[in-house]
Amino acid sequence: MERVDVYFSLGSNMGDREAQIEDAVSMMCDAFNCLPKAVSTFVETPSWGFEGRPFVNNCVLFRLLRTGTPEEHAISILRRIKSIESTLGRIQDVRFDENGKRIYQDRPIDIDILYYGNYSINTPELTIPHPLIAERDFVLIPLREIARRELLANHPEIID
Ligand code: PH2
Ligand code: MG
Ligand code: MG
Repeated sequence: MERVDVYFSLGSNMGDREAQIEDAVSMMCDAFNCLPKAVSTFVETPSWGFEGRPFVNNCVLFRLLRTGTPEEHAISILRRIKSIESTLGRIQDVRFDENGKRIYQDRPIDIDILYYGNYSINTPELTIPHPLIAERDFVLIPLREIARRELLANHPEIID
């Protein structure tokens, strides 16, 4: 069976931000039934894309056994991280402005899938690689700490 390196970005800007990220990582361990291969340090950054409180962010890497097609597996991972977000008090209301641009809100926890191996996934619910990685220092800085050589070889934009 194929093992896939799945990179996640975590962030919080409400409550005890570090504790919520740590709780989320430990709930991901339970959900995936394995320990992370790598966990970056925390970075604190101003809120990007909206006027909100400062965030704490990090990145984690899990090496997961693929079940089903890459798309099915990635969507099942997405459902599990959304359920962890809800357990940690995230209200799942995605809002858009009149131009169709996402309106961001303060949140106790956000867990995003950045990469699923070297696969591209495009469904209405999920786009992988995450389309905004290269624009976001709060993703790039912790991601560089944990990125494996293979990821950097396929995605030089992480280093540039
Ligand atoms: N997440 C967002 C929007 N803006 N800014 C920072 N610093 N960190 C985030 O995690 C973040 C953000 C949408 O998910
Ligand atoms: Mg996000
Ligand atoms: Mg998200």
